Amino acid sequence: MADSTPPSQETLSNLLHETRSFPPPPELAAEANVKAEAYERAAEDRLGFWEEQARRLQWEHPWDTVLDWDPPYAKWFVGGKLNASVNCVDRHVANGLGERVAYHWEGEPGDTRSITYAELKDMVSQAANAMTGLGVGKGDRVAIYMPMIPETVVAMLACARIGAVHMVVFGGFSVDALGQRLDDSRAKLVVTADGGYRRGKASALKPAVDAAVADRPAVENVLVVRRTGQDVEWTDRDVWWHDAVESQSTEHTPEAHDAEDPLYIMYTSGTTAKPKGILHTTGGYLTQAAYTHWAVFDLKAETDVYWCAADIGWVTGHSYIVYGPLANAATTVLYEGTPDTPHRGRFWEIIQKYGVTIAYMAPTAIRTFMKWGDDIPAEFDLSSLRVIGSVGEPINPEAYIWYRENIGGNRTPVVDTWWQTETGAIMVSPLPGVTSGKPGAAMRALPGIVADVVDEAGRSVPDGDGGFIVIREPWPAMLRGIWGDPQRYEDTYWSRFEGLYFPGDGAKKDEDGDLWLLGRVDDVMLVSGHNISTTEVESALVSHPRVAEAAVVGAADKVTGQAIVGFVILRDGGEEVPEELVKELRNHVGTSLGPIAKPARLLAVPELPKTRSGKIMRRLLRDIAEERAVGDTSTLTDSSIMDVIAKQLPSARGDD
Ligand code: 6R9
Repeated sequence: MADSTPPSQETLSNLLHETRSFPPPPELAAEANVKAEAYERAAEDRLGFWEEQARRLQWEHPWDTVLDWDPPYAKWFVGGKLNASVNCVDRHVANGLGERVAYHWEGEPGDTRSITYAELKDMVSQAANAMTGLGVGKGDRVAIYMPMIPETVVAMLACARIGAVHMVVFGGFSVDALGQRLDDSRAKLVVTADGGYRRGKASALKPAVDAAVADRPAVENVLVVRRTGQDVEWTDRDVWWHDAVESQSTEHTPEAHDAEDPLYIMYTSGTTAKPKGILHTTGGYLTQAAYTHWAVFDLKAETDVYWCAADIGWVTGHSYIVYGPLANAATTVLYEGTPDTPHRGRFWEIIQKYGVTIAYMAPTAIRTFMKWGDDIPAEFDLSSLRVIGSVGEPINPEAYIWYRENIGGNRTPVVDTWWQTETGAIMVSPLPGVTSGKPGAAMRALPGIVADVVDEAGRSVPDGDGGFIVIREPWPAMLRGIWGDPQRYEDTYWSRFEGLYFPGDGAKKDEDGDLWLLGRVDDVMLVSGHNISTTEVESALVSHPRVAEAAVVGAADKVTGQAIVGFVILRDGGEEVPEELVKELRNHVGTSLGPIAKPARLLAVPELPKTRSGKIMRRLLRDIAEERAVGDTSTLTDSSIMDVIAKQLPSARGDD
């Protein structure tokens, strides 16, 4: 690349300049659950603010101390006792909401079930009795390897009820991934199903469990829900759900657990090495999950129909399909299948059918819908929607605008929510009744959260500069550690900057001090001395009308240190980027971000390698760009994709 710009002093270059902004709709702002004053109130008395939020829950015994902070170890609501399942179910029934629908479940083949809070209470009580009968007690770990069916939620809540620690493993993971997590957590019980429906077919789950538990005697029982009716192998440790659970009494007297008793372990997606078992506890987690669900989505539980299209095997499913919405007595849609079965309008059909008012999904899905075309959502009535959200990755400005216009009817605020498995709940996000949202920006730390952007030395950067996002003060839903590995907890999150939590993401503050997340710092590219964020270059590529999706990586280059290699999915499905388009795209990026950000090479691919939550695994693309053997693909949603990509290369190479 012919570039003569001197190396920058910036930690992370701030290249993209976005000027669009959308104020909240006046009616929504007038009735909003959270108003602007919350920021100040929380800043004046942060602990008092969180106590106020904790009082939204039902405690059997109040806490003595709101926070015990022995960095980096926090205890919240010390001495408090509560039961998460009572908070999610029983108390709503006791408050007269037993007839309210907790879940409208929609199976992929079109079968449906609507489950009220009263029914959910009975189901959870039965499952708790059954688990106790199988010898599961407080503190024991229970693995849940399930499709998206109501029993998955019931199993989680039954664990919470008896104080067992659930560990949900995404149903798409391999035997090895499941086995590794069973070993690490030493789970005693596995809850699974014969299978689930995906892409129009029954997809088996039990065989993977059979293989994983075969040489793992620590697993005493496997509890199996019949969902698809597929044939299953059976051993004497297997138990049918309909025998063991449905025969139980619907009465179960719950015990109150300590605020700091473990609630669950969730293994991070493992884009790096060995997956980390992130530990969450009860009181602080539930407080922040409930508060953020109510605040960020402006939930009006009496009238809203809320839908989060995430998988329960992702932290988003835990906090925003199960714990947050249930703690708030919301009515939630739970969908089993994929967005293109039996047709590409399935999501919009679901919104129309249930009158969904709040929808929450990942940018990867949004970009796919963009690629499929505006005419598909246009066939459905989406006028019930009033708030739409995004999570999992930075949302490109182009995808944001498409989502706002085509799904939100140019009416609804878009909330771009930044958080992690480790943070347990949303940390940085617009508030729909307060914030004028900017396409691509997560905007501000929520009330009660103290986030900042710092440089290499941990100094706060001025507005207009880029760096590393950090969290300055403990927060209620923060991870309490890595299961079985305290040293790794300290090293991973607390060693980079003294006294600050480092999530591993790059970010910038714009001229107004609003936050933009710029992707994992491990993925940042170093080109001629400039640190360039993958997000900004990808967003620039996606803003070109011929590009549907893009991923960029820095590949070793003799001249520039690293050169940007872009992998693009073309809207017309082309298998190669024609010479003139290569030139056009490079110029397009050059015009949006400056010549330094121009990709050196552009390769057309049919798909990108992604994790279950839709995160692009750039590490694998780097392997391809640097012509190495491709590394571990076990956490990809579709591991065959790397062969498909490799086959399509080599492709166009650009020059100045
Ligand atoms: C909830 C979840 C966490 C990582 C996080 C960041 C990326 C998530 C984002 C976002 C930019 C957003 N991420 N939301 N980046 N804007 N709104 O995704 O948890 O699977 O642990 O991933 O995802 O890189 O550090 P998890």
